[in-house]
Amino acid sequence: MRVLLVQSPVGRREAPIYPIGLAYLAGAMDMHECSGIDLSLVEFPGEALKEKLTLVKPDVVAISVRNIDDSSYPITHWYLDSFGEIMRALEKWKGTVITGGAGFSIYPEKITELWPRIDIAMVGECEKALPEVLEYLEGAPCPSWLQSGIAKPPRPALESITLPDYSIFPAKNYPGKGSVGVQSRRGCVFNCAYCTYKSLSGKAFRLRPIQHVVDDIEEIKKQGFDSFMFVDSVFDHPRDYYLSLIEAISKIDNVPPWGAWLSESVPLESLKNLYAAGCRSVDFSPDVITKKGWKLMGKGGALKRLWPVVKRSRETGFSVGINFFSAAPGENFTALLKKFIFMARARIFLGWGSTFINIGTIRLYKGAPLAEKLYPGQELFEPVFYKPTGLADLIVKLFQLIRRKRR
Ligand code: B12
Ligand code: SF4
Repeated sequence: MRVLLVQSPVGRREAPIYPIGLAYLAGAMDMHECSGIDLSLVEFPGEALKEKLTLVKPDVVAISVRNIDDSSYPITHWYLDSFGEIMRALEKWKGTVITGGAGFSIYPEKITELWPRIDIAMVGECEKALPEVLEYLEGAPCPSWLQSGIAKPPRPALESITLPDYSIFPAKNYPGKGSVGVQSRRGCVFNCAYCTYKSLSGKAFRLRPIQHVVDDIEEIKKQGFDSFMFVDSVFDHPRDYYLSLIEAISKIDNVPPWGAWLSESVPLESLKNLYAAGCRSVDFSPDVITKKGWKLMGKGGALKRLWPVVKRSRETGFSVGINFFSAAPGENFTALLKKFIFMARARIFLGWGSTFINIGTIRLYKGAPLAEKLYPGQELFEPVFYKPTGLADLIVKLFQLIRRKRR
């Protein structure tokens, strides 16, 4: 079968992010003829898609919807407007339209209701499932999970996943630090109250064999990417896997610089090995700054580790990102001020140009524990934020405005 893999457009100018979801799917479809188009890179996505359809003549168009909105407060960008544009471009086309992707998987019912042009809607990880759907379209029996409405196939075992095929979307189109992702695990054992990760990828860590990750990095090098980032939930858990993985990466010749998300509980003594393995930037998401907030957010580890780990990371040579939320359960105006003070302290004492603090606002998603608690049973498709109130709200709006202007 001829399959056109399409990355959904973003509808504005943005730093390009490599469509690794589609590269994983392409790697799993060696029985089919795959080509690709990343509509986030073009100015007129509808036109570009129509041209590609004429050129490739696919039987199936498989669209990846990574984001539905940018979860930014107070101004939110709605990525689905440009998705609507490509749905219109497909109206008269006769083939099968399949959709999936991380953002799509949070709201599959709503998106298929809005765009009935979608023939098959698939939720979650599809390296095994998409080839099965293609076989079904070729006449094989219908898989049980495809028989009613939205397809929710079982998650594949990570050992069985083949190497992503990066040739479909050439590296040269994705300049910029960490534009391509490498994945070494899926799922997360932690319980952060706002997070969708568990509903997307499961409650336990599933680990990719270390040799597969090493092969993936070798392939990324071969394709010409000059840096990458791990897209995993938390890179330093489970501990044994983390330590073995960095040891294996440190043996790769000329590994490009890379980045990863760490927890505050990362062993300090492991940071020098992490650096030796080529890691150059690390991100932390403490989200909150008070003990009460930490507990109510369901965070693992301990808040008191935050400053020592950030300090040691900077001393080791990493550039460090720290992410907070402007408001959180149990946190008030004073907590917001503490976050700004943390920001000033970190930037002044640990390096202005290498310490980055982001203060975002929680976008509540269906399936996240906090959303279920505050808005039980509600879709929250149109963005609803856990936002600060009164003066704190004004300060956050002003802060975001300044950041926007500077960008
Ligand atoms: C890593 C990551 C990033 C990295 C990406 C780095 C990189 N170089 O790749 C960074 C930090 C840059 C980032 C940025 C953003 N991100 Co982000 N990101 C993620 C994260 C944690 C993992 C994504 C990933 O790479 N997964 C690994 C690949 C292999 O999996 P996958 O893409 O999901 O693909 C699989 C399936 O989805 C499916 N699939 C994919 N496509 C298709 C297509 C078809 C047809 C089918 C059948 C199946 C299918 O099969 C694939 C293989 O299993 C997800 C959360 C998550 N758990 O998924 C959030 C997530 C996608 N991000 C999200 C958001 C909001 C953003 C930002 C808008 C944040 C911001 N305000 O800037 C930006 C948008 C950038 C952009 N244009 O995409 C949200 C999207 C929800 C929403 N509101 O739409 C998510 C879901 C997190 C969340 N809050 O829940 N992100
Ligand atoms: S925010 Fe990160 S650590 Fe917390 S549950 Fe989600 S993926 Fe896990």
